[in-house]
Amino acid sequence: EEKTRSSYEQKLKNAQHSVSKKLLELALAKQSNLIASADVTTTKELLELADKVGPHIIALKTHIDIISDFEYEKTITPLKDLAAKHQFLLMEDRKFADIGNTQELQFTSGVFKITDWADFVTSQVIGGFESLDCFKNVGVVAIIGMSSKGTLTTNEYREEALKIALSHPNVIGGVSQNPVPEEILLFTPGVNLADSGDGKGQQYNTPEYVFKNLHTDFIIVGRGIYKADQAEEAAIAYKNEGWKAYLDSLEK
Ligand code: 5BU
Repeated sequence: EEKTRSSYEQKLKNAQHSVSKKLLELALAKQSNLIASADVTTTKELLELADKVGPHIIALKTHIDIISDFEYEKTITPLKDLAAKHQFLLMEDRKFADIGNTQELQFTSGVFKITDWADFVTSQVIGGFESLDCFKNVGVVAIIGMSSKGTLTTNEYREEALKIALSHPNVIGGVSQNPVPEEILLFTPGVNLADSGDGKGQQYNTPEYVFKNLHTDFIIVGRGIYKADQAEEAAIAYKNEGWKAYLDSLEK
């Protein structure tokens, strides 16, 4: 017997964190559970991608430290404008993995000043519960399990990581390739309709697979969108696949 999942409406009713609420509201308003991963290396590509896929996504995931020509005013200011124009959140996939004091510095200082613009960030939980205290003004998505071949996020690791994620008030969700308790939102990368891997350890599943088997909430798609000939068309395809897979997963 497969357990049924909660709908976005039900999760919205129970959501405590403002960022969880916003994500669920956007999902329902846009009929989308798609997060595009903008793993491009110039400001121009980043802004062009954001403008094209913006209407179809609920969040844009960045690795801001791969932008070669990063300048706060030229990169972040227009990115924030596009986020407001198309109504999506900014998710910085920084994967913090240090002691609290260092994470706080990485979050607030340097050239990226992530605290000033990200709506939510990813963080490892390897530094323990208190290492997440510094992310007071954003939501944290905790890395529970990774999608790559040979990852060390074993069953036992994931269980301990989940204890931190479920008990920390800054945490809104987890990244995982396994189901997580419904109290937190599940974000799943490693989603691609055309490929099963990338030859560098990445392992892909389809939207259908992750909604049916993991009851995920949000799919994260990188190369499936930004490498496509028509990024906007690809975003629409993933959005439609993801939404259909979500609706199907409600019916079990
Ligand atoms: P892809 O091009 O769809 O393979 O990109 C996937 C993105 O998700 C990329 O930015 C990764 O850094 C990110 N990711 C992942 O692929 N797998 C994981 O387990 C985690 C993050 Br955590």
